[in-house]
Amino acid sequence: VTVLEVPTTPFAGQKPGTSGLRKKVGVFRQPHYLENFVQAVFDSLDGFQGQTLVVGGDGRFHNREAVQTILKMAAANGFGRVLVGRDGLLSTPAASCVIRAHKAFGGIILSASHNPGGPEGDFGIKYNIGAGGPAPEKITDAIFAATASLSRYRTLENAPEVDLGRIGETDLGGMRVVVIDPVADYAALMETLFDMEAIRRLFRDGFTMCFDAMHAVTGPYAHAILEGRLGAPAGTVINGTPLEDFGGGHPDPNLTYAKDLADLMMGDRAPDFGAASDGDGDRNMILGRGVFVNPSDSLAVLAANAELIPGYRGRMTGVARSMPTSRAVDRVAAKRGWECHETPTGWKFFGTLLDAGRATLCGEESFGTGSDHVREKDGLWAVLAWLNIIAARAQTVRQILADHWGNYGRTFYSRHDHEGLDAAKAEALMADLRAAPLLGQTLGGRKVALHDDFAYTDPIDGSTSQGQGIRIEFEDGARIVVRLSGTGTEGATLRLYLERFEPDPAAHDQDAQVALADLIATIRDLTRLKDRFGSEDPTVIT
Ligand code: VG1
Ligand code: CO
Repeated sequence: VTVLEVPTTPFAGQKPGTSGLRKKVGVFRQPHYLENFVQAVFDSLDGFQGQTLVVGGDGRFHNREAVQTILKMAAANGFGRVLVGRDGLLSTPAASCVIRAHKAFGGIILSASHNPGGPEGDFGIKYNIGAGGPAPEKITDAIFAATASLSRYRTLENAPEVDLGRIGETDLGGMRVVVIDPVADYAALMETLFDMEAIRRLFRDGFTMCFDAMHAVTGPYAHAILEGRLGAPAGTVINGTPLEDFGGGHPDPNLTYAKDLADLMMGDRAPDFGAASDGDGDRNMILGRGVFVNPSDSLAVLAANAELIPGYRGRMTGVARSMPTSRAVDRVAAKRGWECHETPTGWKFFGTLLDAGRATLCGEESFGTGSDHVREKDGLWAVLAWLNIIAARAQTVRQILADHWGNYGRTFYSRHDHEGLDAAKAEALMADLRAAPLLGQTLGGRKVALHDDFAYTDPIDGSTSQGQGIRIEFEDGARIVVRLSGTGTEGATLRLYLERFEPDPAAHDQDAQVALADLIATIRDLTRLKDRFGSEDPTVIT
């Protein structure tokens, strides 16, 4: 086996988005495409000679080939050891956990998260740093710059394929490859955080649950933890076998793409609790019998009840949320005297706050919640946190929500996604909205108190990020946020985020779409959605 320097030329557009580089599988299968990006990652890093790299993915189509490619390149570039999940699998939070538990130099995660998989679907890759979290913009910018001037990549000549199916160690061109159980470290970490005995008792007493793994990576984790360690009856986990094309589905845990679960939870045969996770296991959707928990509310409820969870008792210092996430959690932080941080969209912006102990819990409106236990959002963690709280409070999801709103008021919130739009037209909409002289104007009966494009300065390292989404805030506290998705691979996705606070408990039982109807009408008019795109109906409503 010898190291080979393969001449190559740059590909345009290898720019990491909100969460790594995501493209159609066909793009990734072009000769040298993946190799170029991986070499650009290695070229932007310093000091990894002899160190450990963690590699794994969500199991989607092309995962196995990509893992083999990366193993050879890691060896040729001088890593000392690679830890890889069996069958090339690692959920995103588990990868973060493994990086931290084994003090690795960093990790490469193969996933396009909630985007569909298969030969016609999406593929993705991202680099995570030694703290376990997604690379900050400084590194992703360096990677992108490196992709633009690349002239060679390093790999091994005549190296055998590594058998990923069996746990154990092998040598690959002088580098050790360790195939690990993808669940073990993660499950052990969960045991340290939650009152497992109380959750076990809940199931023993007949509590029922349905967890939809959507044929994605959380299947093995959910089987092992929910049905294994916690004793939930077999069948609690559905769609629990990871498939390369996610069974043809769209592994996005929301009311549209996890419709079967949503229908089950709204019907008369609903179990007590329902949850789903996404392709790579970092998202979660939480449902009770007959009730959907908006992710922004979920974050607020977890924060308000964190003291009931052993891993967080007495050590809550602060919370953080992405800018478009509702301000429900801010009200909890204010009452408790915790710090509360507002960051741009994407988990990479939480890393410095978590490292510095300035935030304990954090979350995003996009079904993402997590804490300082790892440096990624964590779907199953959120499910276990809810189970712990349900067990400790001996209440249903519906009661917990109603109590929360009673104590803190309700922040009505909804996100409308308009997918598959013409990219140029979507950019024009953003430019027009940015330039519109809205400040001081009255829109739909509300006076505009703030209109800007969100910019962020990291309080820990001082790094800055601009253009993170247009905010329109009204004098009465209502708010509209508009941004374009940075994770799609086709056309543009426009996201409209709507929010209004309601202190009056008598008004808490309304449907969010009804409670927000005037704000929805305001933003549709203002952006002339129908004129621009022929329709103003969203693809997905959360
Ligand atoms: C979306 C979400 C964002 C999330 C990101 C990655 O980004 O809005 O909150 O962090 O996906 O999630 P965007 O740019 O499309 O709005 V995942 O589960 O793809 O790693
Ligand atoms: Co994800």
